[in-house]
Amino acid sequence: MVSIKSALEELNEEYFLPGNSCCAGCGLEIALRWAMKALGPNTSLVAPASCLNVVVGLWPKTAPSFPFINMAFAAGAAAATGLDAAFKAKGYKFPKGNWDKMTALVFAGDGGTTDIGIQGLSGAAERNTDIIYVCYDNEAYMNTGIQRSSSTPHSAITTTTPFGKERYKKDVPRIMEAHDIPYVATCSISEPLDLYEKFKKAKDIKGCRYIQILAPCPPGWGFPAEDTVEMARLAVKSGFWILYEVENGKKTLSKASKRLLDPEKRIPLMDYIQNQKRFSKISEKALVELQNRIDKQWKLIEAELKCQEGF
Ligand SMILES: Cc1ncc(C[n+]2csc(CCOP(=O)(O)OP(=O)(O)O)c2C)c(N)n1
Ligand code: SF4
Ligand SMILES: [Mg+2]
Repeated sequence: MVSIKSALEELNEEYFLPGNSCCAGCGLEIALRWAMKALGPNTSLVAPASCLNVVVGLWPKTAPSFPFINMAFAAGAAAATGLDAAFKAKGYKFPKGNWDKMTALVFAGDGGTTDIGIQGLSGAAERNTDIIYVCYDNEAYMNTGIQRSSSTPHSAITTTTPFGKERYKKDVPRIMEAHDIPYVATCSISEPLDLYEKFKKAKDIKGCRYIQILAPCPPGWGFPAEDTVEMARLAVKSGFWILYEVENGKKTLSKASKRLLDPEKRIPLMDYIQNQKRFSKISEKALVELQNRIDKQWKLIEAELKCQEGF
């Protein structure tokens, strides 16, 4: 059992160091810091084209204190697959002399996951390759100036959807569930301990693990930098972003979302979107449609949980 002392020591550890060039209030930075606290330094990170490639800075002043590889957009999962194969073939000896296993990790944006990297990701998942694939979801191609991705929500304005996106957000965690991999989870940077615990669990599981983290982006979404955590919290409280995990096919709602199975407990969607400029052109009709979509997703989860009870 982990002692409180060693858990606190682990939580105080920083692997993604200050002095990086993230924008103020960047959700990606919070996501990576907390994920790495759980995964620890014996992790090799593959970063497909994204903000992450840029914010790490230039050597020798780079922010990650762990192995970090910049990768071509579509090749995140394939590169991590290669890393894992190499670790297994060679074994890995740490500087301190402890034999252990390295974790091959992909940390990709939503563009690099839900659009451009999904083929390689699906292949790695189908083979149940021993990697952790993380999508930090800021809901657009932020690094190149806020273009829509398939993870951009309905009605959000981006530079390529100036009147609001007409399509709904692609539900990639659900697509990954359909691959029958041992672990799928959703996280939010507003729930860091939940995120930490999910990464701890994922680290100890063999096979392909997929985690999608809601990581708000102040310039991309149009809200003040100091509101990042609150924005993610409102996404959870409104039921827009549902926190759950699926272990070997069994779905469980996480603490912050569990009580929201009762629709009365969810705050109005408007409370979440009203302070984001990207939703400034949403019509009343679209707001109702978006709300209906969210309600439908909750009903689906409710049905799944009931169905599971029968097995
Ligand atoms: C094949 C290819 N096409 C386009 C680009 C340009 N590009 C670099 S980062 C990026 C945006 C990535 O978006 P996302 O994966 O959501 O990560 P974010 O920037 O939001 O962190 C784009 C389009 C590229 N590097 N390679
Ligand atoms: S554009 Fe957004 S995701 Fe990229 S570094 Fe800035 S806050 Fe972070
Ligand atoms: Mg993005």
